[in-house]
Amino acid sequence: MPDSPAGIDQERLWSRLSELSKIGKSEGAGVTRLSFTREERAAKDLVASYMREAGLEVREDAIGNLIGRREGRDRDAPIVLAGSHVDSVRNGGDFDGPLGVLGAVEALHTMSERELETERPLEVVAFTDEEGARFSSGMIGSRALAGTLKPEDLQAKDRDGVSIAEAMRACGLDPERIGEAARAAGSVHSYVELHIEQGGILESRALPVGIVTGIAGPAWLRLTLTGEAAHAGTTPMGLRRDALAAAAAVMGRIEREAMRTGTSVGTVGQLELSPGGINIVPGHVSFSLDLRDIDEDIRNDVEARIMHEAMLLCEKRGVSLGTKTLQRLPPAPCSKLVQEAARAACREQGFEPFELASGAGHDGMHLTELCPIGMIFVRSKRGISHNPAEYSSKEDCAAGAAVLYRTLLGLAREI
Ligand code: HGY
Ligand code: MN
Ligand code: MN
Repeated sequence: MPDSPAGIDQERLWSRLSELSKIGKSEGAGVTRLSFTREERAAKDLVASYMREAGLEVREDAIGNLIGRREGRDRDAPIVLAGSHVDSVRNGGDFDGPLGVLGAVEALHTMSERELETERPLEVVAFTDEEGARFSSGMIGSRALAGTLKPEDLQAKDRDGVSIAEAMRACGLDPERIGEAARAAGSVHSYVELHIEQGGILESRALPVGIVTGIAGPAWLRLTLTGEAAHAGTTPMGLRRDALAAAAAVMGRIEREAMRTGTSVGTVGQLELSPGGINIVPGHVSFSLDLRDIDEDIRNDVEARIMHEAMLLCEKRGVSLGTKTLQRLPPAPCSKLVQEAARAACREQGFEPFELASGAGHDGMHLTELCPIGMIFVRSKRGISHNPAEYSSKEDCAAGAAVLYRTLLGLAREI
């Protein structure tokens, strides 16, 4: 087993990452592996083969989470869980999700090769639909494992009007049985996720890895503005009820209010308008709003200000405003237990235990009621993510996996 300084097999990890990144990648574009599609299926099949190579017992649960288990001396002890996701955003990068799944497989593979024994069993999970890219909801696999996913959550529909429940059935899963994926209280000792930072802090500090202190809470909304379609040539500016002009003014307020706090971020990622003629004043617009902050009160205050100003703006323009909440998550603190285990692992591997918050959302946010959670970040080149240019070096990926390996041994209590 060719050993990298980090203590795990970096060549094996890197070749697995590059193999997995080919699934769902189109010529000259990024990775698109949406949930309950053949691309996600192929990705889970490939990861399952790596789990078997690592000597893990492989299964899928009722929501399609892929799970690889390594027994501990006490088979009934609460497990240490590690993992991430293999679904992606549209036209995404190679590392967001796969690094956490394959890094965890590599850690357990190395334990098997070294014939290490732990007190607790360990499991690796590739969660179903973390990104929510297809159904605009997200993290359904971790919610099911936490026992918080409700049948009505499966009614969210994709762009073709297919619901999550229908997509599950098409993959041979029974939406009525999602309750079976839930883990019993006390059955999980801790959860650790290795993930790319997707921001530029580690790079700015020239550090390969970091320890996450908390995860910002996202609020996802959809705003709909209804004015009146009209002739672009004959309708004077003062008599228009232009839904797109109103939406543009609201978007300016979103940017201003989010920037004002210095910690919040507000993004409009999706926009639809109709009727869409070059010579027609748009009568209808709908757009998404992704609002985040590590402090929930600040986020809620920014949201309230935006909505208040949007209402006034639309009223003045004779445009009606509708809002729908798609998801709303509180920020999630990372536990001292896992942070401490990761800090000790960093020191053992010779890395500075640098701490930072996560602006991106992650599955661990749904597990905080079930068990203590924590995350280890790996440096992202130029902080770019959700983009084909997303990149972390072979050495940094190995460094992150090595810190994860030592963290898991600490939490699972190496014998
Ligand atoms: O949206 C997020 O923060 C994550 O990439 N799902
Ligand atoms: Mn992502
Ligand atoms: Mn991710």
